[in-house]
Amino acid sequence: RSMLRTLSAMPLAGVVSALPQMARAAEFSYKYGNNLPLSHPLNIRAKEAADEIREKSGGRVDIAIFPNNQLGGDTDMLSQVRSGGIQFFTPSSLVIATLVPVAAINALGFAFSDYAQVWKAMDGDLGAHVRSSIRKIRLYAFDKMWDNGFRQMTSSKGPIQQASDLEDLKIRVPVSPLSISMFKGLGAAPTSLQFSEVYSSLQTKIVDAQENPLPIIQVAKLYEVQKYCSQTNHIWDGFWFIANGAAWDRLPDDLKTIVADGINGAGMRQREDIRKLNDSVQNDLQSKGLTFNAPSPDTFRAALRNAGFYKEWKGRFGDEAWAALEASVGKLV
Ligand code: X2X
Repeated sequence: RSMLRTLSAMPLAGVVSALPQMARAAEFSYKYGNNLPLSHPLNIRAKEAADEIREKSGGRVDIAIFPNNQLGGDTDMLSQVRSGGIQFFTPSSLVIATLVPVAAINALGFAFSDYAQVWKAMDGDLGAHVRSSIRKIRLYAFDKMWDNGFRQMTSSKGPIQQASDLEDLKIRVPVSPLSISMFKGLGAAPTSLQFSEVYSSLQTKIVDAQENPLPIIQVAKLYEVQKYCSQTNHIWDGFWFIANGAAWDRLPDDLKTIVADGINGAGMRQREDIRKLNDSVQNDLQSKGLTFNAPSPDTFRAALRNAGFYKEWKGRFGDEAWAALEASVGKLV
């Protein structure tokens, strides 16, 4: 009743112009899920992309964003994007590697030393190799990978100065065979957990340590449940922005261009956000109580070499992918 009264009190022109908008659903209503808090640059730039795509497509493509594991953890979202329950997802290279093993190659321990090497590889042959492998399981990966960052180790037990400090350490790693293999090679006791469970498992001491880039440690407030941060830079990790293959193929070419430009452009800006955060976030985390140290990579690399880690993964990734990686970072074994 009160609704009716409000409507009848509105000037007629207002009602008429409001109606078509309310009635018109987008031609392509797509869902995008991710595992990160809203304040992370990935979500800020993804929202920008969705707004741009909606506008440039004249409302034909509407992408609704479900951040922060609202649709379930990584494993759930990965199966949803495969089945078409959602149309977009941004798994880390570590996580999509459970379906496309070669996708973990950028996360090989201590392979990259800086961003120049990273983007040379991921915007070049190595990235192209991984994207074509992703396409084979009927997912589509957009050209520009988004940045997660160089992963750092945090612990409630003590600073990690060298490989021997990891001995038997109960450390959470993503759902990733490569991460498990690497931390076993370093003598630790790794456990795979989805990101949605990291804060509580550190809080309840199911694990004592975890590893993630500094911007994630900040936005997920992991400093509340950790004391030490050791800047090991042991893995460079990025997010593949992927689409369900059928949902992507269904878009006419003009809309494909608008969607790809929106997402790739936002990805480039997101890389810049992470680069700036990497420079500023340490001060903030120190003021929140984390104690930092910056160990040399030498003892970690030596332990991995002794454990046969590089040899094993060279075999698993294959010669072509390995050669593309070494073209950016130099000889690894
Ligand atoms: O789960 C993690 O640690 C995260 C957020 O870095 C990934 O998505 C791999």
